[in-house]
Amino acid sequence: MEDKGKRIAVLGGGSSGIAAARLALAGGALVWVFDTADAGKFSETRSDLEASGIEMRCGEDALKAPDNIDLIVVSPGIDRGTPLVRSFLETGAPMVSEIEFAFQRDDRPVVAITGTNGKTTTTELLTHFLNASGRRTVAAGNYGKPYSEVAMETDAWDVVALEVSSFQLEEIDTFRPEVSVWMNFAPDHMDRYRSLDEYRQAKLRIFENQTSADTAIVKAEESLEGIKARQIRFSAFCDDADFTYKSGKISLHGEELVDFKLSKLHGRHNAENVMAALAAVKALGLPIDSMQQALCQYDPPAHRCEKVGEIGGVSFINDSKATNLHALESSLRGQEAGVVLIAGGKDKGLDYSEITQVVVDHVSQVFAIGEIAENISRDWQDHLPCKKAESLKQAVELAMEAADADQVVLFSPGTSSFDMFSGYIERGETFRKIVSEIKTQAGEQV
Ligand code: UMA
Repeated sequence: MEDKGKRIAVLGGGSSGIAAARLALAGGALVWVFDTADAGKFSETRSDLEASGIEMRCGEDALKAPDNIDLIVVSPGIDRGTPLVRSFLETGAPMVSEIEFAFQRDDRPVVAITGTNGKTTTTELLTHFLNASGRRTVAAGNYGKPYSEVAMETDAWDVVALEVSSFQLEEIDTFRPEVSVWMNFAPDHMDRYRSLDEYRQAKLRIFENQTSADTAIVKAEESLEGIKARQIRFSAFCDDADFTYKSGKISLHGEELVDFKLSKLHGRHNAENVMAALAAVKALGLPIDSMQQALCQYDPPAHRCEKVGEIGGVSFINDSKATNLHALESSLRGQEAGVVLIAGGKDKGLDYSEITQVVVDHVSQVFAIGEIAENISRDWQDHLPCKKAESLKQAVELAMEAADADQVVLFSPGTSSFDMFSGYIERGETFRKIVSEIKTQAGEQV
């Protein structure tokens, strides 16, 4: 798309805003970046931008829109209700999200992936499978590089694997992925949306511009309205789907494709991530009957149901990335062996009683940690053995004692870590270290 002579205002000086500004500049536009944060935060960025001819206005100055703006590009982290967006909408100029802006300037096939959980692993798997199939693919969007940055790398990639958040979908217009993937849906981001339905409707826009010439890949159990694209359905929990899972094997229409158990991934929910990625490869017209090697070579991201050791037949699974109850719930549903669970962390107002039934179905004993440990014990102790541990180390030691051989000790907190750690990464690394130390003491090798 030709941007020569256009006056483009980019809202937000984070990674997506800067990438959009550079893309607009490359197209010949006159570009400004506006960010209400203090100018001090941007001293380096600002001089880089200004050296290339992009003006940046910060703090109070950001609220004054220049005259005759042709287009507003909004970063995903800034919602419509903010004074910044409101003051720019008053100009009457059209506003698009950063992914819409990039999409209009990029003509390569896009596979867009959304869902409350699992979208990053699926985006990575898809990128891995497509590269193994000889299609040069980059992970972009909510994960990886901002789409606007990729849109400038015209010769480097054949396909864009785009993780998309509800925030990025809010201000789309023509955004039409050749393949759209819907992993799952659960409550999240209630600080941004007025209702759960508003959040869901934002996500559903991933299908809005697709036609019968496109493909929608959806989890079979989800009931989604308004899809016009051809559908491919997957599930690791029911047989009524195109992609199914049985005894560790993933099949398409009953024909085995890959042995999931040979991969480094763990849990049925990860099997679904593999299915969705394979389905997307197929939707792009590529063969998927020889993906076993690529699957085995895939190294999963850390802290997402990652096996970190085995002691005396008990597997230790690090799922520190589970910072909400839906992630904990889907990890539990994904387990095929009995579970001793370590959960808890910061008390951010979550109600663990909401998932009591799933816990009862999968878990023989719980060790609760952190600020929210009392509440967890209160919610679950009438249903199954549930004890409070004073530290993560004590919880791991107690869980190991409680677990039978062939059981799994699953560390899936279900909440954030900030009461005890700097983030989920430090929390997961601590778990890994504790398991490794116990293993060394037990005289076995990790
Ligand atoms: N800002 C204002 N005024 C406001 C609010 C914000 O000026 O009223 C400014 C902030 O000062 C800041 C900028 O806007 O400088 C931030 O913009 P941004 O939050 O969109 O940040 P980016 O760095 O551009 O990151 C965004 C995504 N962030 C969010 O959606 C919150 C990144 O996803 C994404 O990787 C990146 O674009 C590249 O596309 C992160 C995320 O947390 C990982 N996403 C959420 C999630 O996964 O749950 C949706």
